[in-house]
Amino acid sequence: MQEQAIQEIAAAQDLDTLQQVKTRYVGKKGLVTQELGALGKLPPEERKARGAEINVVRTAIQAALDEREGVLKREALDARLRGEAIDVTLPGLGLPAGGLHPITRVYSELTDIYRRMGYEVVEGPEVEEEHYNFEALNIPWYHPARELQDTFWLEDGRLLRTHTSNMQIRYMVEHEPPLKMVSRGKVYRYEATDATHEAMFHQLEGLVVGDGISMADLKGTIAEMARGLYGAGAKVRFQPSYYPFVEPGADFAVYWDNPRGESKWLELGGCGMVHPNVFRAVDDLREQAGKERVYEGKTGFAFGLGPERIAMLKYGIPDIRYFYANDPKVMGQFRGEL
Ligand code: FA5
Repeated sequence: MQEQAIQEIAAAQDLDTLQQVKTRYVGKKGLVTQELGALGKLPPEERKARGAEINVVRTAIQAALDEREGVLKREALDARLRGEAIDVTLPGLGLPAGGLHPITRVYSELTDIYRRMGYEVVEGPEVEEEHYNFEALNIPWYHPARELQDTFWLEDGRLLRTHTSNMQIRYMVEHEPPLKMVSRGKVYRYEATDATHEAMFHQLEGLVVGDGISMADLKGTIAEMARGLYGAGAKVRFQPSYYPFVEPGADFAVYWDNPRGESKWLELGGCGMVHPNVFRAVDDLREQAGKERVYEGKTGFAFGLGPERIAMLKYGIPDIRYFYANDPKVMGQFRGEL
């Protein structure tokens, strides 16, 4: 019986089978237990020897059971651990990383350049009063920019600003010269969109006011910005232009010297010397607010440019509408770019 039991124990491949073997031999009604129970029927002189014999068998079987149980338990545990094992060397699930929008990145570059030159960087309201967007900037009612179709009007008579030049006025009303500020933000125009025109786009406005500020300061500043953007060899070009809030006014372009061979003049924005009517309008607003008139006789320059143009060339984006279409195929390319 002992041999038979030991064989069956060794053959048991799992704990369930082993449990069955255990029940068959040493369970309450098991073969060994039955033998022990039968001792009482033996004559007393045989009982002791037979009892000792059966005990030896039982101990041997129990020891074999215990040992096999230990082995099977270890195996079961190993198998479970193998199944649950985490291979830390496997590639992860790749949670998509975010990235800064190309316009944000161009803005950071631009504002870094201007901060280095001592400018304060400010932001202003997108919903604006007509006076700050047009009149105070010497834009009379008959100017083409005032045409209804160029502007999104709100029912309360306010509008979505058409340029960041509103911040020239707001900043001067709050601050006294000398001053240097750049203002960045969204602007809106009611116009048909195409590859280079959006109804919502961004501008960076610059304003410097003091004593004896000249066109040379303006040109030097734009050239410094171009060098900051495109390196020491950057070139700038100025062409006469008309903006009611500057006199003289100009458009400026920087030479984009691209290693991919797409070098060209990039029309970036408008600029000029602040018109005396603008200083007058600011002093009027200051006076209405109980502040001193301080802009009479001052000189200054202003500029406004579109960062979308810079970003399109810099990142090879062929259509301005891609910036705001939220297409993951386009913006996904900027993941992880900070
Ligand atoms: C202005 O908005 C003036 N406020 C700029 C200025 C400021 C002149 C200070 C003088 C002194 P303009 O409308 O040209 O100017 O726009 C300036 C720049 O904004 C353009 O050169 C262009 O880069 C960008 N821009 C204009 N319209 C759009 C548009 N629909 N989509 C994308 N970018 C545009």
